[in-house]
Amino acid sequence: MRKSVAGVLAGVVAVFGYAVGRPTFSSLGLLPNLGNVPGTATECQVCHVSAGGGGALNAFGGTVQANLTGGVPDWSRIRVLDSDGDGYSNGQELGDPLGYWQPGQPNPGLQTKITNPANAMSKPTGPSGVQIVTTPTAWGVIKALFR
Ligand SMILES: [Ca+2]
Repeated sequence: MRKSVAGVLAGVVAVFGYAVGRPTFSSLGLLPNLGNVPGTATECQVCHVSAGGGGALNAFGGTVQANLTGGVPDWSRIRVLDSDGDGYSNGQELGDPLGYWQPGQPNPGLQTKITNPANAMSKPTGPSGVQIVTTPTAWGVIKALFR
């Protein structure tokens, strides 16, 4: 009987811990490329210091929290900011500098070109703008490279 009480208590603690660890809002799916950010063990760690989410926020997480609309991250405001101060906007780092991406759409940009918007040492490399071409102007950008 003692073991079953201990089992119930463990279950309650596990469920409670899970509930406490859950974000008050979930940015998953509301921001692009969270699963492709280098230097993060989980999507949660794009915003949080801890890989498990919850607790302290990093620079990008602070930007997200400061730019909620109705409790939902406002990508149109977040993308133009540079959370880590590396000279590249959050949109450039997460593959959507021009704000064409909408929640529910496939991730924009090239996954291999995504950089960490919370780490100033992680920034886009290569020919400027090539990685971010996701618009109808893509052909114009490509032609401009060969003029
Ligand atoms: Ca940046």
